[in-house]
Amino acid sequence: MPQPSVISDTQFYKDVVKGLSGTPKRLDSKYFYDAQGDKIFQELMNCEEYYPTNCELEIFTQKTAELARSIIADGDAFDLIELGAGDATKSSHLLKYLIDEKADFTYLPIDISENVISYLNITLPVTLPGIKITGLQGEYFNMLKKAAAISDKRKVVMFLGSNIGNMQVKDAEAFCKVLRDHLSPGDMVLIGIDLKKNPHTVLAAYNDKRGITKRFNLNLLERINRELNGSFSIPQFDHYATYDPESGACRSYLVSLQEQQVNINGQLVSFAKNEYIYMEISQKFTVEQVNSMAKSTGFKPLHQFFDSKGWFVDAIWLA
Ligand code: AVJ
Repeated sequence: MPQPSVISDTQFYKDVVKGLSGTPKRLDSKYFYDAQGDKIFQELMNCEEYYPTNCELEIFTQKTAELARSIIADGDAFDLIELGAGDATKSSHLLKYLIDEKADFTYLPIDISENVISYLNITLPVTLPGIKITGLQGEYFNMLKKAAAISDKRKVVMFLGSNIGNMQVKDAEAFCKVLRDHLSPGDMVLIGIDLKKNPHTVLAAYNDKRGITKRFNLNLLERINRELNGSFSIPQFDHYATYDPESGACRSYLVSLQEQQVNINGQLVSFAKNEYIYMEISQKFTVEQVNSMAKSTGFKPLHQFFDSKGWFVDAIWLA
């Protein structure tokens, strides 16, 4: 068990205490992804109701040539950067195609997880012989700066999986602006975004029957118990998901089933009965919103690739 003083110095602890001291209470969904959370997210991606991964995988397997053609552009050497690469399942289809086409590129996966980066550095040269790979572990924009410092080639930045949906629309726009500021004219973005669709379909994906999403959310409380010396009683919290078809905001909450107090490394947090913690937003967009977000942040929308159901888009923007 780490020393209490060490725990309270961590950013994780500070963010948790701050988030649970405000009204409404909230936690940052970026903390879902410890080793346990990564595992539950894998389960989620394989569950029936969670469609985004399958939709985007369909695009990457069925439209590989078209995707490749749009990012190869005029055949110059380029850096293919992936923000939040994870296990690179989707992108590896594109990578394989590019290698087979003898495209001149280096793959630079960026991930906050050291695990992810060392895994990719070791496995990809085996599964994709001939790949040039430089994994970068750290925050997206710090690592983008680093990528620019080690190479002056044209950049293609992939941001897949509708990870942008974890930001409110305003924050997503701000993120795209900062991304644009890190790029030069001629650089590109390949961004995967989940679209508005039948509200039942969206809600079911975040409220699956087997309760995997519930476990995914509760795992953050368990993580606080494990890493921050917390005392959450997990059965005393329930998961609640909503989708508002008008705004496109899908939100997850954990609801306290009774009045209770939780101790997090000496810091007491009180919950009223039915008080909620706002856990995550998974924003859905229209195609028009995607295009206007590109334009308002300094990009030119170039191409769009859809799955056969039209539920998900991978868009290519030019800086
Ligand atoms: C990985 C952020 C795209 O919001 O759809 C899945 C995470 N949350 N089920 C999403 C998630 C609940 C996922 N992203």
